[in-house]
Amino acid sequence: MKRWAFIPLFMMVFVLAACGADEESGGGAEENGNGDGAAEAPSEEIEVTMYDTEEEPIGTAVLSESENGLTIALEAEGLEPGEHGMHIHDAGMCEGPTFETAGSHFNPTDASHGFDHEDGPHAGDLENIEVAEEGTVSTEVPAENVTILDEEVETSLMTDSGTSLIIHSDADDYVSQPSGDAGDPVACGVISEPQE
Ligand SMILES: [Cu+2]
Ligand SMILES: [Zn+2]
Repeated sequence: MKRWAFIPLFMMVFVLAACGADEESGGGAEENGNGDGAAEAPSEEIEVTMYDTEEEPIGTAVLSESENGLTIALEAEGLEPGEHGMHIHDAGMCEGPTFETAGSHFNPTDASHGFDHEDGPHAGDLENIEVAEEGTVSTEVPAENVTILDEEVETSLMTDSGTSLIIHSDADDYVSQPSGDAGDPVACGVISEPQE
């Protein structure tokens, strides 16, 4: 009896350890070449530096995409406490103080703005973020209508004009046109540079 119990337990520990190691090596830094022969799921990661209107860095946004979709992990400081709209815009340039160079909402499908609009949302529309009393934010939001994995589709963020991530002064109401009544841009980061 004792022998039978011992052997399966030992084997289980071994299998678990192997799984753990595998997961770590699969974690998505840059483009994963299929180097080690195994059928590894594709994943991609882009780190974006966020700048305030004076073009000083205030944090980072990491876009990571795997078979489970794309998410944006934002870590920033120096923002006004409260709710802020955040979107992907359709030009990859962040010139302060207005950030008009970042263009308008990324909208390859010719939709209307907002999750609550019947013809929405823009592919670049994102959930509002909540900034704490100290002016910091640490959050992760889904960006399920865009991709950094497949450059051939219209929802790819790798466009000729480039793309950027913008944080606004106010909350997005998810319905007002053209951009949710979210106020002026207060932070900007380039996701992809314009081509030439
Ligand atoms: Cu915006
Ligand atoms: Zn929009």
